[in-house]
Amino acid sequence: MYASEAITEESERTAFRKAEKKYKIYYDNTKKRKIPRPVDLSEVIDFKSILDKYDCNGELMEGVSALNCDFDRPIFCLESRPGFYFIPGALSVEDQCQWIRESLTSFPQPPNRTNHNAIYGPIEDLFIAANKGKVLILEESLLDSNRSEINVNQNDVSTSQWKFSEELDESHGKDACKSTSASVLLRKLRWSTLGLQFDWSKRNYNVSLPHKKIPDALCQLAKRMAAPAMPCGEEFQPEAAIVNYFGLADMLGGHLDDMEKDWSKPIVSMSLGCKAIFLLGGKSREDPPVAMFLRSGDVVLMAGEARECFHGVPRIFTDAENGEISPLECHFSGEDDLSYLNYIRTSRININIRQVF
Ligand SMILES: O=C(O)CCC(=O)C(=O)O
Repeated sequence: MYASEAITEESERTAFRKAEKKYKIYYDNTKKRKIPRPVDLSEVIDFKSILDKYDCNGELMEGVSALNCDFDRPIFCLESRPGFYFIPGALSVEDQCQWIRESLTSFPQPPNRTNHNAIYGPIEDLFIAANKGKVLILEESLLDSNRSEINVNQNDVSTSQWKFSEELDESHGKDACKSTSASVLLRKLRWSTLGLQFDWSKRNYNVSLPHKKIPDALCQLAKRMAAPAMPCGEEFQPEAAIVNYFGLADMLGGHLDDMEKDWSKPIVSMSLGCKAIFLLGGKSREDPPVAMFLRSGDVVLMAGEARECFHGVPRIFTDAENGEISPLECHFSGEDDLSYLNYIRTSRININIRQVF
């Protein structure tokens, strides 16, 4: 989660922070374009190649073991991080496409909240508006375009009425109107919350906020994925989910997910879109983290002791060579899918599902 921790000189020196800096994207500027600085990826664990070798001859690298259970795919564990499970390629391409579509269309719909709520209030149909080239305009200014100054209290969104308009025409002169294009807002979408709504300012679940249940298909999927990490005889109860959206150069800083009551229950975390690097640290930021690739379709479970481990995403790969989204490109091939493909070519989505109580 996006814990708002002050970056102090001391925190800049922890082993976790050093690893974040190592993998984060930096650019070298040439006269013509920005080129990502090369990074040494030799220490990044690649569970896809681990799976390929394991399928081929049953061999595993040191420190990695396969879970003995009746799941329909191999599940790998790290001996140094009990409670952490990695299921490479757990989601079919069809499922990945379905959850990408939902993440862009239905998941950010009110009453689910997004990072845009604080400024604009609830926004309906952002993805559709972005694809139609619409502009979000402050309605007060539409009603009174003679006013040259508009007093928008950004903390009190109930006083502002933002509405999508086809385009910003001349009558909404630049000074008289506050506006943002829907495509910019889509690019700035960083999270949406499903089920019980997470209140970022208090870092807790706010059960009094209006909410809808997590869609049944997502609940069923999460229950099936969570099963190998669940305490014996118990079934995972998905009550809340956070959807993270990553664009070029976005990262998720090291944090703990510690607001759920029972840490014996896993967090089920699904990756969609461009490949990323995931850092899994220890209980202290001083513990050197393990780095691993996350690809579209991979599922990670964090339960028990692993719930106490710092983790984060310092890097996503949005270039054609390293993003590894060709299976999605083949699937999103129809005309109707072009808008999803355009988005996901340079983005990553993570859906993490939680049992809160
Ligand atoms: O994006 C990811 O894979 C991790 C997300 C995460 O750690 C979180 O939302 O708490």
